[in-house]
Amino acid sequence: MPRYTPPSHAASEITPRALFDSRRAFIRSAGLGSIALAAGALGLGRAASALAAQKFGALERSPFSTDEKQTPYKDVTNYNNFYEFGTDKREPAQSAQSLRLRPWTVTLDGLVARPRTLDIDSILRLAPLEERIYRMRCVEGWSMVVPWLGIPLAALLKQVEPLGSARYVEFQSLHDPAQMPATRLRVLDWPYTEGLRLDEAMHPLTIMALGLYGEELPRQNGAPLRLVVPWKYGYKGAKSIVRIRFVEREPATSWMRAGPSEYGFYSNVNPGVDHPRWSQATERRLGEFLKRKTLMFNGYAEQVGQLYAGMDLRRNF
Ligand SMILES: Nc1nc2c(c(=O)[nH]1)N[C@H]1C(S)=C(S)[C@@H](COP(=O)(O)O)O[C@H]1N2
Ligand SMILES: [Mo]
Repeated sequence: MPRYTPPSHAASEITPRALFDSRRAFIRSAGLGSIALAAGALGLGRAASALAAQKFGALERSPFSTDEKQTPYKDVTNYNNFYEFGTDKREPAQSAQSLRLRPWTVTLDGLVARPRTLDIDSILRLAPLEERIYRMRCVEGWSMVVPWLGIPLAALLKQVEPLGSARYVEFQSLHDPAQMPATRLRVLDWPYTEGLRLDEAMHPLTIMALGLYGEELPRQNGAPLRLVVPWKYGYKGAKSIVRIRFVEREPATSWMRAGPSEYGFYSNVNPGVDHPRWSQATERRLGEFLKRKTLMFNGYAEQVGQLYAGMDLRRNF
């Protein structure tokens, strides 16, 4: 079985330039955080979120960003997989609009020293919001380039002081049948659950996204917060998260339960390992006609290859 040998220089350290940029971004984003907080305190969250999407203004662009052409906003927000709102990709843009975004809390618990439940508006103020333009690839064979706004997931996870015994993190999406009628169909085992190894979760490329294209996250894209792991297939990016649990053993995920032979825990983008129904060798960017080659780890091998040194990625798919 082939073993994975990572490229020789892992570029996963954050540069001083990145730190400098993100501090400046924080100064600008702090303003919005307090507006959102005030609205929440006054119970205006629901009314406010029914208005046009809140703008975050110009933020610093993370050096982890790609300079490839960005997928048009209308494609990013009208071609979605969000099965709680229907299995048709055009459906969530309509059916998710009734999702209530305030109040919203995220519980972090499990193997941690300080379990906490954090309000979404306090999460917005945890770390400087940065623009991260990432390539995204769905296992179905389409891909896009999305200008996310987010914070490093590590900034959120550190709030609860994970114990040494915590080796994996499990993410749970909201499951509210009253707001998500499509969950009456048992296409997946709800709540939508995903997982990462702790070192993957702490990697500087992994973000909790709170917005895209300079605005707060549209509901169909997983508002008010969703995971983005750019070197893994799209389904690892759980949407509308309400709970993050630190565990010792590899957690089962909704997709693994639905089809263990089709979906593995790692789900790293890998052109050499096909899904039983879809080739992973090539992909089609939304809005483009010709297919392009899929890159190992979706083009992020320099940064993440070291995480999988010596692993058999055909077995650990
Ligand atoms: N809760 C939840 N999260 C989810 C999904 C879902 O059905 N429910 N679909 C996943 C899949 S398969 C993909 S490709 C991405 C799509 O994200 P996007 O619509 O923002 O492009 O979300 C992922 N996160
Ligand atoms: Mo997907």
